[in-house]
Amino acid sequence: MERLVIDTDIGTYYDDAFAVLLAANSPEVQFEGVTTCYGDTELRAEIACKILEFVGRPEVPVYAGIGDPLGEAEALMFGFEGEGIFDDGRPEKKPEEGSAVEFLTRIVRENPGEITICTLGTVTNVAAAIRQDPTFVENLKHLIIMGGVIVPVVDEKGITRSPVEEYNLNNDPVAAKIVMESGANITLVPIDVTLRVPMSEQQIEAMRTARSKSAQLVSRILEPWPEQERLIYLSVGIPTEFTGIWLHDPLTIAVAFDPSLITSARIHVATEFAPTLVPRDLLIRHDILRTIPKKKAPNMNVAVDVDADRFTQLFADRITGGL
Ligand SMILES: [Ca+2]
Repeated sequence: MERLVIDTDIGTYYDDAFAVLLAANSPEVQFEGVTTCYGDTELRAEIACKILEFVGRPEVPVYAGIGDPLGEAEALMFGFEGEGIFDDGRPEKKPEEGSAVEFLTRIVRENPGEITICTLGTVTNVAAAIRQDPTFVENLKHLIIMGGVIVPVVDEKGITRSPVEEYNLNNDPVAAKIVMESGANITLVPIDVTLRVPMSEQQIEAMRTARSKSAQLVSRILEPWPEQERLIYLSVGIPTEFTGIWLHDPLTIAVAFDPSLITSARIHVATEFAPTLVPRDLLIRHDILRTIPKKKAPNMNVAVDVDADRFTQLFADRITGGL
């Protein structure tokens, strides 16, 4: 059993909720808690409570975490977070008293070598835990981070299809540097790998017809998604023709209990503010945090490939056949 805590910016994209549902429906996971990060963490905690309550896992504790990035950047909320989720009412389940950072430091300290944390958003809470508790890194079993770009995806027209300024790490680059350079036992699941796991049309259709509450919820979350996605893309100036229902965050959860889903490599990844050409703006920026492989002693495990069919089917089966 993997004793798992999910740290998440649930509510903005669809896939954090799917990740929570995957953990809730996986017998290999001892689901220890959810902590929320980035922006309105109270609202995100309420969304997590709603999801856990809806599928019958209200015993999983939820803690609101740090909303503001550690650096100077401000957190961005798109305004549609929680839309549709509360249509049949707010949850009775409430977030726990106490902060996410207190919870993370306590559970890791009291269970040395046992706790895996999957981060699905900014790593602000984990960075704060590292700063606060000098034993945190050595006591943590495994930190699995959805974030970064290792091998950018280039399509047949030569256009780079994975962002260079990966969202999670760049929403709090100060925290990202602290965590990535902490010496923790890290597995990085970068976006160039998670872009290989879109749900198929058949899998999406299977969600619509399945009777499990988890599948109903997945369908409900996907309903307003195209318009929400358009707003997100427009607000950052990305063309909208290349879209899919990618399972970025759920893959990160699955890696915790079945690492054979990915091919990984032990390499050195430097976390640097390297000069970065941003083609859409025709300029070079110096404020983008990059994850750059270097020929040095390995400092983390990095996902470089994924058995996409096996993973997406595992996800679909767990959601449609579970709670
Ligand atoms: Ca996320």
